[in-house]
Amino acid sequence: MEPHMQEWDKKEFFPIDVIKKTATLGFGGLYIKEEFGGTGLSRLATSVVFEALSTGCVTTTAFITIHNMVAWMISTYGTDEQKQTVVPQLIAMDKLASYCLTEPGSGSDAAALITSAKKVGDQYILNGSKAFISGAGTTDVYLVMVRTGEPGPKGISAVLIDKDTPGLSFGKSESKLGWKNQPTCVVNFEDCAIPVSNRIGPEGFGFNIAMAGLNGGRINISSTSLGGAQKSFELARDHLGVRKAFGKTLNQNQYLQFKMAEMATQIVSSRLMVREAARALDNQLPSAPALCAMAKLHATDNCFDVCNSALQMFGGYGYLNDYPVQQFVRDVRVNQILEGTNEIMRLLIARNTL
Ligand code: FAD
Ligand code: 2MC
Repeated sequence: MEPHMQEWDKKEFFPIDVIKKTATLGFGGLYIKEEFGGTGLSRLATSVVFEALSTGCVTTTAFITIHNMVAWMISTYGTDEQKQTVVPQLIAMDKLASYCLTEPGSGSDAAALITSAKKVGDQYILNGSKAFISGAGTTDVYLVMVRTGEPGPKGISAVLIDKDTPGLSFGKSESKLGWKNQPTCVVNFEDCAIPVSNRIGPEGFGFNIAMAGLNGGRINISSTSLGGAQKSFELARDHLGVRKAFGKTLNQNQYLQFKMAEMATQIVSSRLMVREAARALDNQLPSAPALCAMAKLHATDNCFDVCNSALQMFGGYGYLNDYPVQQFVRDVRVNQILEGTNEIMRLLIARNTL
């Protein structure tokens, strides 16, 4: 991906063929159990893979993480039939998946969602819309959190919708600061009929499924920030070794040496927190959701800071689109917002603490 990431960004090109190729390496279901055809890696190992991939392209890797999150959710909470039909298609990336929780009127307060699914016979009829959906318009399968009952989290269910379902439509691809080489769209449901058998898990359990998916998602997204920060650090280190000012290379300047030391410490502390949260999730510890939130808060904030410091070390060149460091800054910025903003991470940690 690395030789192409700047061109993909410039052309806003979603590299589906490259993404699908990663399935041959087992990247379509990295942490799905082997008994369901997945690669069977731990969350810990998965975070290493996503960090490494992101050094080549944060945005493309981020999409792969979302696809993996959805595939894992279906393989964990789906029926035997869904595990035998949909999951293998997702693992092989014959079909790509999107995760649909956010709505135009509810993001952080996700349990306030209003997209409705009314049961009529053996069908649900969906009405409403989702906002900011990654991959939407291109992906084949949509895992959608809908209201089937009372207000609040207990009235929410998770359902699967195919792209070609009548009544499903997509807004324009949003124009964004970063994540330019994957589409982000509104998804609309207008009397969209799906079989009740498309539900994932019991009725009223959809919010819990959505949150369970996001714990792993937050580790994965943090891992993409780690990859972006690691690469930006290396680019800055190399630049400081050749660029001269005041008769010597920049890396002989102690301020910049100390700055590199701080950046290295930010990367390593972030990495340790991400790996620790992954380990907690692997061991299904009760502390896992809070540790995932802490890891996301710490890693996405610090890694953004590292990328931004690296840009500063390039001086004016850092601001030019010819140099990749500005793209890492733009691409990791959104990780402080999506999969739960870092304010919501504080809320989760505070609740756990109190
Ligand atoms: P709001 O909830 O309106 O928040 C606005 C601000 O207020 C934020 O800073 C927030 O932290 C703060 N705030 C809110 N409540 C509190 C509080 N109680 N205390 C303190 N501060 C608070 N969603 C999906 O479902 N699927 C996707 O695939 C997806 N992909 C995305 C891709 C991109 C590029 C982007 C930008 C977003 C994506 N999202 C997706 C949506 C994302 O998860 C939401 O944008 C995010 O959860 C925040 O919701 P919001 O935008 O409605 O902000
Ligand atoms: N792990 C496991 N369970 C969780 C959980 C987590 N991280 N967070 C909440 N829950 C459970 C909680 O335990 C409760 O379960 P039960 O009633 O069975 O005990 C249930 O969910 C409801 O939780 P709350 O009562 O805490 O609900 P509340 O509405 O007060 O707060 C909040 C929920 C704020 C934590 C949730 O709405 C949230 O995480 N908001 C952020 C939304 C978000 O992350 N969106 C990301 C969209 S996807 C995206 O951006 C992509 C790029 C893919």
